Amino acid sequence: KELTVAIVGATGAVGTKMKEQLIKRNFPIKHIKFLASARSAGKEIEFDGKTYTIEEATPDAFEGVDVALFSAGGSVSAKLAPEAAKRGAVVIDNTSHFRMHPEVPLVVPEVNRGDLKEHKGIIANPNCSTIQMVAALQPIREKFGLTKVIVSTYQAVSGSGVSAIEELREQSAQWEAGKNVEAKILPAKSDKKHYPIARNVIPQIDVFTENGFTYEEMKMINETKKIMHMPELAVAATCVRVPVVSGHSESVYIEVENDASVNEIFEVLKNAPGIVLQDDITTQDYPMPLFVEGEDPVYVGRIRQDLSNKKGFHLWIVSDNLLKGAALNSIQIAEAMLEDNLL
Ligand code: A2P
Ligand code: 11C
Repeated sequence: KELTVAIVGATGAVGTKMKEQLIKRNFPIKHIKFLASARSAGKEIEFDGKTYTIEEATPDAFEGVDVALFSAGGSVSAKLAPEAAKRGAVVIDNTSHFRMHPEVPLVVPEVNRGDLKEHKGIIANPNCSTIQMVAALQPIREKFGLTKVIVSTYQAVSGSGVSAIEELREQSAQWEAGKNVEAKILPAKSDKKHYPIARNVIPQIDVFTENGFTYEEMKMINETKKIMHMPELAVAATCVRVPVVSGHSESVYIEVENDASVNEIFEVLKNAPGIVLQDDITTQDYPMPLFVEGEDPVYVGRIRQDLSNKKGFHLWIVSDNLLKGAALNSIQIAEAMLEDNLL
């Protein structure tokens, strides 16, 4: 079966990776459309050796579309995802807009593929930092149970889009040239103050919520519980932006329900789908964002048993935030739906 696919936000950081993943994974495409803002409409875009013209994303652009992959920001999804669904497309939305809606499945196929069959036209792709964490924790949870998760993240600027990558590059050049470093976007474009990311780390991703956690932190907390079907799970997050272009890293402390050892966790992760265990301190082997850029899996290393709680374990989880964290997971959702006759 071949499908008509639309990418909404085709010129963006994630949209560009969606194009690459569709080709790399040989997704069965009958026809493809590239949608973006009116600013890009009429411009040319390359796909699989051919040139296409970008169209403005409007409700009618979704006529005849089977699968619409959205990554153009929450307000675009809010407005156009229901329009696309109304016209018969299945929407796979990479923004946070519909994620916590009770009728919208929030899916990492390795964790909760079964939720896809409940869809009503829109499926949400989780936040990048959530996806890589739950992909690594699910196999551990299946074997040993899971009661608590405390995560601190080290997130790449590409999570904030093409303009944030450009900002890091410009600030690095400004510093190199001995000029004043200008900050315009990070930590959050809509917030009052901006801080340089070059030569810095910023303990704020997205704006603050009323409880003192940021939206990014609340996404990790709420989305983890929803994807894993564990409303009772204790989760806390501190999300930090670092001057890395691609690849989110996470220091994760977990507590399991049943007795476990580091070796048993190694065994579980070695056999888990989409996970690469990279953990050999004798050869200083552990995952780092520079080396996972462009790679599909979620990498896990530095696994240690806590020194005061034998049910506590520390892990270091790294993945390319634009791939498993965004574009790849979206395409894997589409593939799973095709296989399960949901498309
Ligand atoms: P455009 O290039 O026309 O602005 P990123 O997350 O990397 O910043 O990319 C955002 C993506 O969302 C881009 O493809 C951008 O297109 C697209 N986009 C932004 N605003 C709109 C809009 N109002 N309608 C459709 N697409 C939009
Ligand atoms: C970041 N995780 O790294 C964010 C980007 O909810 O899809 C993804 C925001 C989202 O800035």
